[in-house]
Amino acid sequence: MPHNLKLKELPLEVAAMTDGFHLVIDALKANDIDTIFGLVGIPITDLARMAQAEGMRVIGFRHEQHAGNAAAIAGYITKKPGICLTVSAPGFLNGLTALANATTNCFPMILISGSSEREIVDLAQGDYEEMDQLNAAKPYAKAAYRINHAEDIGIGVARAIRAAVSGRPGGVYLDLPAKLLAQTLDAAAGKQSIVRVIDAAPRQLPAPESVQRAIALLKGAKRPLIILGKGAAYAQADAEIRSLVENSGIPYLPMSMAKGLLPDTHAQSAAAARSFVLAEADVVMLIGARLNWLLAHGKGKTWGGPKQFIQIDIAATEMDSNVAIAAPLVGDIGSCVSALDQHMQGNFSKPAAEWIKAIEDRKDKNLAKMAASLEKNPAPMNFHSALRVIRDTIKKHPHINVVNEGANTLDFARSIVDMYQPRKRFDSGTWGIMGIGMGYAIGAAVTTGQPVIAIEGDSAFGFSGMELETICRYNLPVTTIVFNNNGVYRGTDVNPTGGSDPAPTVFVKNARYDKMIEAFGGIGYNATTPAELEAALLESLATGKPALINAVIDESAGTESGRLTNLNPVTKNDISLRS
Ligand code: ADP
Ligand code: TPW
Repeated sequence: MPHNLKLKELPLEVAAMTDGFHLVIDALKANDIDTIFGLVGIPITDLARMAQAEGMRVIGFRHEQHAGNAAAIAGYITKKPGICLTVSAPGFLNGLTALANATTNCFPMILISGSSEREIVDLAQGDYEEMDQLNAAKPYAKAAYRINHAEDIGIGVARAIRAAVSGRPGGVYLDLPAKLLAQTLDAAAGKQSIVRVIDAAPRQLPAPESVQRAIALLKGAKRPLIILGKGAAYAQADAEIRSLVENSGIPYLPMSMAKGLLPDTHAQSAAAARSFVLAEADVVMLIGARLNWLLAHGKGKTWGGPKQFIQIDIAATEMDSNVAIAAPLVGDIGSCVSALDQHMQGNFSKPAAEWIKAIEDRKDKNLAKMAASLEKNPAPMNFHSALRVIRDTIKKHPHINVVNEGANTLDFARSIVDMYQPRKRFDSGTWGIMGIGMGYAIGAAVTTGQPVIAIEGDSAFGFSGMELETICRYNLPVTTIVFNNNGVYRGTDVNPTGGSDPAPTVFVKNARYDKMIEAFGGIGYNATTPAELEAALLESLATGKPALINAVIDESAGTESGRLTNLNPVTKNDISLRS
């Protein structure tokens, strides 16, 4: 249907028909999906237009990866699959990075891509944007489906939704050949074919004996510890988790995206004594957190002496993935946590006072050290003095969403900026990926309607910087703060040959990222002191308009790869290449 033809102008017999385009939209809407993040082109331009005409919110991006990241974070925030819509081959591949990232992080998302003519693709005859997208998607998605007939759209979309959100959430690919979208169907038959998914992510109760096993282990623990991961934040079982933590009296550590699930200022948070509790704890209960690289795989120096693990996860195959799990609890977090909490009432004794006191002492010592660093006002700013301003702002406005990526910018912000509400912090996640910044910021702003502060390393920002135009076009309340230290990690490297090419880690010196947003009508600020940064941040939050603050950071501040320096392979022949 040409986009400029209104439905009511159509002759009666045409109005009694529907088509692939409309069935896709009807199927999404029937499942309360109201937003599409995407980028148009053959064959899905009219799908985007019609979705908007049918009352869906359609957010058009400048690059599919960022549309995909927006969809993924929307899925994480809402527990409904976020939708990303792309064209075939290259558009699909651009979106695939985001789909793979969503799957890795356990975020529910559906990548819907138009695709070329099957006959031509399968014979490799060279179609416009030809690619066997379904097979390309499979290794990176939780599930991948193609719909060939209009009458299957209802069931195809239902299948994609259930695959994305049930069990361990993840990314699903849905392939829509161009021909499918143009297929027509009797409107009544079309309506009947739409499926509303009932109980898309059913509760999964833990077995009573696994609850008993976990309780027995907790009762025998001398130095117990809880680790909350982003699975716990995703589960939206906030009250149940709080109740378990408080009734048990067990100290806890939040993983980065679980910050704020309980306020970071909670008395039982052991975040400021992280190294100490990981090394010293004897029984560790993981709630929606994997023992991957972010937790040193559960072994080695980080973990000190012998441990026993309790793990709560919806994916049975996660158990024993890195070390033996003494008490696996397979089920949804809400159900597992509630089952454990029932045993906390009455006969459960809280952890020994010596353990709690040892943690308190360590926390006090570390917090005093951190306070001293935060109080300093070096010129130019360093990561600490700039982050102090953001920390104070979030404390006053805890509803603000925080997006965070970079190396040093990520590591320092994670430990300095306290969070007070659940699902407000979105960062580089399981892969440590750069490029999620503007996509996550847009997804969070559109989904929550609340302001976003994106704390971005200058390198990290560059991956998605063009989406500033998208932010301005939709007038989203996003304040991007670029921690500008002139390069990747630092800005001080020089070309060791003395040649005119710059070192591979550095950027144009003293770049003014604030000028970029001005090109699109947003507000740019250049901040060289904490006072300037604070004034700019408060003004931008008060106006609620798109803004970018170029925060000038000492180019020699920061370390190689942030706190991951040790992951860089080093050869014995290394001549000193690093400044
Ligand atoms: P973090 O990076 O914060 O440590 P991970 O992404 O490693 O967190 O772990 C999240 C875990 O949570 C995954 O193993 C996933 O299977 C699990 N998970 C996600 N949602 C639920 C849920 N509703 N119930 C139980 N487990 C869940
Ligand atoms: C998709 C490798 C990790 S961190 C980083 C890169 C390029 C940028 C660090 O510099 P930045 O931050 O952002 O200026 P800061 O605070 O240290 O100054 N490509 C992808 N993902 C990753 N992780 C990289 C490259 C990397």
